[in-house]
Amino acid sequence: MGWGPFQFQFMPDQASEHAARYDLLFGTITLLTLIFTVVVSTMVIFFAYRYKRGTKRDRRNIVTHNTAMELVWMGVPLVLALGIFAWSAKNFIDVRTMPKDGLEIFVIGKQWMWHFQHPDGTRENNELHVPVGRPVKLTMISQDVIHAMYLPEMRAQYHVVPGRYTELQFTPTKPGKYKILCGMHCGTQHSEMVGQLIVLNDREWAQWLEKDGNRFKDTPLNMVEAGAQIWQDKACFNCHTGVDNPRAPTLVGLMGKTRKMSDGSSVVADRDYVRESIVMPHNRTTAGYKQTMPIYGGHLTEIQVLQLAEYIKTLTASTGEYQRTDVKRNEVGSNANKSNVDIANTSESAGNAQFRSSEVPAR
Ligand code: HEC
Ligand SMILES: [Cu+2]
Repeated sequence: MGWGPFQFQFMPDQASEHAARYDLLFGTITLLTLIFTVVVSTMVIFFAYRYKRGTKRDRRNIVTHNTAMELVWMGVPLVLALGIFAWSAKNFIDVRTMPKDGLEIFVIGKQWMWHFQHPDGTRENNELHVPVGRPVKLTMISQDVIHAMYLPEMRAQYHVVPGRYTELQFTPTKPGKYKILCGMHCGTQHSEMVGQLIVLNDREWAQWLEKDGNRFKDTPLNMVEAGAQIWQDKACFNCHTGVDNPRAPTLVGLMGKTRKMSDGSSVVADRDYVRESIVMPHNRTTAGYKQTMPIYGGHLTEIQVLQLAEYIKTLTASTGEYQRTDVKRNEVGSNANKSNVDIANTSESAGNAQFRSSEVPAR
């Protein structure tokens, strides 16, 4: 098979770049553990038997100390343990380093299902389609309790927590259908929080993007378009324009910028910062401004917050663009009197009733 020496029957398929490396490390640790268990327990049993009380053995010249032996039995395990540490650390760093140009997919975990959103707006529930051979980066957040995205065949797992974004990456190497599990006991139906990861070859992927991905009647807005629509609906532009103004700081080029806070601290604006600024703006206040930003926690869903962040990334300095209605496929304004959940439903037309009815706003 060419998958390294540790492809045991009881291990899941190896379907990502990381899988063979992971199994080699796992197999080595298991083998070392077995070797030491056998050696140590054999000696314990052997000596216990040999020097059992009452047996006739030569007990003169008892050795009480042997420096060379002590050094060996401390030195050898020390070297082995440090070696395993270095090897594991290398693997860990590799697997936790996110690809720069990977396919970014947004994941919402909730009791008890997985919701996936592709950048082009395609939505999936408990099913994720990805192309083979391309790094995939998941940006994940939970809507309720702590979950864990677990992809056994990819040898990938990471926590999905409420209130904070986490990331997970993998590069599938084999087309096929694989498991999606929740790796965290998250409530009564935890064991049913399962799904399917479907890795497609290039041709199938192109077809899926063409048809299946957009199998819904209305073409869904992509992340940026959906974000633009929320920006319009919530009238963020009333305060945030192309330049800093007395009402609010500009959000142009916000991602990655170092922001000074009113308490003297500073933060680099990342996804978590943007989320906090929208959901709980009064946790921290940007230096030079008052706490006049409305609190949107409870009024926007996690997906909407992600969409806003994607839209904010695209903002440019030309203020004109701010108020222009650059949302193509929806009539902005008609949503003005509807509730947020209605807006979520109409702007994210990808139609999965289960998802809509179970979606709760971000807090
Ligand atoms: C009433 C005016 C007002 C509205 C409307 C408003 N904001 Fe703000 N916003 C502010 C002010 C003032 C600050 C700076 C003070 C603070 O950090 O709370 C701010 C800060 C922010 C920040 C952090 C910016 C930084 O430079 O650190 C983000 C992100 C943000 N707002 C996003 C939004 C989004 C998205 C909307 C629409 C959903 C919105 N705001 C609507 C007034 C507003
Ligand atoms: Cu779960």
